[in-house]
Parts: sequence; C-alpha cells; structure tokens
Amino acid sequence: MNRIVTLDEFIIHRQKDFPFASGELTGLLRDIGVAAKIVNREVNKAGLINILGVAGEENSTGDTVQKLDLFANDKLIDCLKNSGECCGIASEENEHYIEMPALESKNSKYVVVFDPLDGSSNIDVNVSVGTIFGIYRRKSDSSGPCQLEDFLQKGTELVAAGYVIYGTSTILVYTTGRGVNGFTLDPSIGEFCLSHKDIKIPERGSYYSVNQGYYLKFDVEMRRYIDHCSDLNLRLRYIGSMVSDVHRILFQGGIFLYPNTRKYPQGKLRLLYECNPLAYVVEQAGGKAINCQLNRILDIKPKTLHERQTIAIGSPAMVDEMKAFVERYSMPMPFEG
Ligand code: AHM
Ligand code: MG
Repeated sequence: MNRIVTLDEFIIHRQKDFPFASGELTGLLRDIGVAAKIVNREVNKAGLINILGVAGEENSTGDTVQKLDLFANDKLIDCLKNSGECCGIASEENEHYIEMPALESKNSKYVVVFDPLDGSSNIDVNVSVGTIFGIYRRKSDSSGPCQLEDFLQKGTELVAAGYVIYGTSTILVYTTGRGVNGFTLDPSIGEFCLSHKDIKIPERGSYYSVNQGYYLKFDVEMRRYIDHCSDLNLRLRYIGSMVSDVHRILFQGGIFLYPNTRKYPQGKLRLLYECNPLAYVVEQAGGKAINCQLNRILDIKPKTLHERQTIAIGSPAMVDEMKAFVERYSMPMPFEG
C-alpha cells in the first residue's frame, strides 16, 4: 500500500528545497489549507439552506446566516490574520486591501490575494465552486505597513498560487514554481492527501469552454475560432465557475475562453484574483494563458486591484491555435476593386 502523504507533510518536505526558507510561505500554505477545510464544511451544508436558514435571515439559534462567499472571505481573512504569516491581503470581495499590523504579522514579507468563492452563483444549485489564491513577496520595506505596489505585481512575480475546488470531492491544487500537485480531502481523517503528483496538462484536448450564449457579442476573430472548435467536433463544457472549468482542462486538456463582450469590454475575470493564479498553475503544468490582445497573462502589470482581463487558457497547442486565428482574422482585409 502506498504511504499517504498529507498536505502539511508535503509542504514541510518541499521547504527543504529552499535552503534559506524561513517557514513563512510554508505557514501561509498551511493556513490556506485550514481555511479551505472550514469553507468546505460550510459549502457542503449549503443544500440544507432551507433547514438552516436562508442567507441574510436569522437561523433557529438566532444567528444571522451569512452568504457563503462572504463567509469564505471572512474565514480566509481570519486564518491568515491569526497565523500572522502575511503582511497584507487583497480579496475580490473587498474594495481595498487589508493591512496586517507589523507586530502581529511578525514583519512578514508576503501578501496574499484571493477570490474566496469563485462561481458563487452556482452554490444554490449544487454546482462546484472554488477558492483561488496567489502569494507575492512584498516590494515595500518590511519595517512598515504593506503598500498598494505589493499587490500590483505581475503574475511572473508570484511565489505560489493555487485553488481549492469544493466538488464531488474537495481538491487543493497548488504550485510554488516547481511543478503542480493536487491533494484530495479525505473527510474521514480531515486531511488533504497527495492524490495528483506533478500534474501535466495535455498538449491538446477535446474540450472547449466558453459562454456560447455571448457568441454574437464576441469579436469576429473569436467567433471564427469558436466556429473552428465546433467544426473539429470539440466538446463544449461550461460550468460557469472558472475554477472548475479550468480544473477540467488542466486534467483533460482543452481551452477556456472569456473574451471581451459589450457588457465587459475589458473582459469579466479579475487579473489579480482569478486570471493570474490560474495562469501560473496552468503554465507550471505546461500550458499557456494569454489575453485577447495576445499578451501573456503573467506579463501584464496590474494598474488597479480589481482590474479585469480577457483570457484564453489551457493546452499549449490550442492556445497557440487560437492566437493564430486572432492574428489571421484581425488583419485588415486587402483592398478589393
Ligand atoms: P464570480 O467571481 O463573481 O463568481 O464571477 C466569476 C465567474 C467565473 O467563475 C466564471 O467563469 C464566470 O464568472 C461566468 O460568467 P458568465 O456567467 O458571464 O459566463
Ligand atoms: Mg470569481
């Protein structure tokens, strides 16, 4: 029988690969693992909402029932605050970043960004949702509070990133820039156990994932590429939780697209909280991620905390093909007559 390797054991073992590691990053990853278990417990109770109470109302014990995405947000913030391993947090749910007092954060050199519950519109119908996170080394002086510049870093500066999916099973996938590994929560022992070692994305796959309902709102070159996917008989899968759609593609190969639409001319998904962490994971697994202007996602310098981006992410050969389509169909047509 294979020996079970828990997330904590794995993280501690990996710390030995970095001779000057102080243990802060290790601590942060463990905190995220703990928060994920707490969020998982609550997500699993979501189906009991009629028994336990509807969000916003009081439950039978007189407590106000919180919306799950806000619950997840609070839990992540609490876990990170209590351990004092980071000096600042930026969340998709908060307009501003949160500073950790220098004393409590032990002058930590890291900041954390996250989307606490991606795809939260799916919760009420029992469809998978997830937490996405990224960790950066701070740029500002560690003797003072963290600054906006600590968060507005390119994805190439990420020191770790990952996600947790609360699905048929709960899986945590992360990278620190040395490959991607996945851990499945064993509810009987309450531990994430190594289940997917050194994940590699297939060169190409048979899935494409896009909100086809917006087809007429996409630019012509994107429509041509989507037609091409359909001509190839690729299978369309769109859950509406980016984290779940990208998870499928990471394992089975394919491409996920969220192009610009009239409603979201810059794209819908957030660069800091969604695009960058998932792009880092997918690139580490051998995939690619670009925007509709064909720039590598990880090379984009964010201007604001909640900046949105367009994205094409997935199997390398398919992202290259999409790029070729956009280049070909966005070329000015030769003058006729
Ligand atoms: P959220 O962070 O508010 O849940 O929004 C992001 C989600 C993504 O998970 C998903 O890919 C996308 O929004 C779906 O958007 P749409 O319904 O426009 O297709
Ligand atoms: Mg989201």
